[in-house]
Amino acid sequence: MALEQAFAALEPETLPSRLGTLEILTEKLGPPSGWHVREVGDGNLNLVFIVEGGGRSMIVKQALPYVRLVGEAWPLPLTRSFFEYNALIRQADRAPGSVPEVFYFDERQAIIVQEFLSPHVILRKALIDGQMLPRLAEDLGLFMARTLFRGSDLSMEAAARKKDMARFAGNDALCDITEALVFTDPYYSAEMNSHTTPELDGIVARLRADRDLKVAAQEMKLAFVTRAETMLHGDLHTGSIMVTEDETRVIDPEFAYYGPMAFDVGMLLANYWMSYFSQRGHEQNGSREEMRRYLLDTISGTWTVFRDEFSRLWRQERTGILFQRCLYEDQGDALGAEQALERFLHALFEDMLGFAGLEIHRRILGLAHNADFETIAERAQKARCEAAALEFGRHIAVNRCHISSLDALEGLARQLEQESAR
Ligand code: SR1
Ligand code: MG
Repeated sequence: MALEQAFAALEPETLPSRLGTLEILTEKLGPPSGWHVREVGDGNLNLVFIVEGGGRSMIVKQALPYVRLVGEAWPLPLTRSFFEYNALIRQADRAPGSVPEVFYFDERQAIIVQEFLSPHVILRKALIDGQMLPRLAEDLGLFMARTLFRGSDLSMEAAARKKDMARFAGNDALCDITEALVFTDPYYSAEMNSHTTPELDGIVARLRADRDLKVAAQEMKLAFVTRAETMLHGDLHTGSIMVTEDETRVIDPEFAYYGPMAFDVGMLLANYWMSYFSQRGHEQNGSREEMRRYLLDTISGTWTVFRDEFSRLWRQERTGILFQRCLYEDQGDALGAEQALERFLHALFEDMLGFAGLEIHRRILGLAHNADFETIAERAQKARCEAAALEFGRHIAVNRCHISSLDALEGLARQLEQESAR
């Protein structure tokens, strides 16, 4: 495919002729005449094709010049593919083995050819099905600690980081989505919002009139917009993670940009919590109690692994311009560095709770809902699960500076969840 060719969306029928001269594909899949192509994208933005040939498979992902979920009425730049490609490369370097291997990138056509992960499934689906994945806390705690620490001024060379930050600032259209959909739209009757009605009408009106909550949302938005601490994944929900019993891979970093470290952590934990609150809608005869225990353990486990690995990196890899060793260890004051670490993690924990609360709200009140709740068949039960999650989200966002640990939140989560039972 000539690079100068104008953008054209791929179709299963046209893909073999358009990509059939790509050596990376023919090497792995054989000649294009033998390819079998399926479009399997179920996300909000892109086309995703599985291309099979010679008994092997590859993923071809292509951005569209608009938001797939909404249609051509909402244009979106193809450049997000460039940021996704660049983020994948950086994540592979900073957290080896955590993302799919990338084989080819075509900037003009916004195409990324990457490893087909099999027998992996999307984490959200696995959790809805009640699967307990044993590696989640370990793998995702490590992924976040390594990518967030190593992409920051705690680690990188300052000029290189500034150049990279300037590059990712170009991903403004995707930031704009997050800025509107996460931090603003849920808190007024924005045009594309929806919620389970009429059951949630009362709680929605109450949340939208809640001054403390709106202040919290805008404080978190201020942090998201202004605190370019590290390269974020930017959309780390359970639909952006693929799993088997033995492996966890993070996909789809097209929202990558430089923002506050706690954003990725908060988004992930929020999606675990939503899974927790939605289990009641998927259970038969108490069958999900063990799953709920697993999810609470995974939430605290993920944070613990994240905190421990971040602390290890702080002690061993703090080579950047922040909290420099010349001020601490080199003066025999290792304890000073520990004190700084403790304060850093404390602030990160508070921010994490703030982002998590808002992420829960926007998935129930905004445009982009989660299958965790959407697949609950009975509407009244769905609404009860959502109401419990909304209350929980409000509590952690508003009271984030007064919550000492995740253990301290388990009681509230349990209580609200039990109230969502019939
Ligand atoms: C219009 S895009 C809606 C959502 O889908 C993506 O996965 C992001 O989470 C975004 O907020
Ligand atoms: Mg995505």
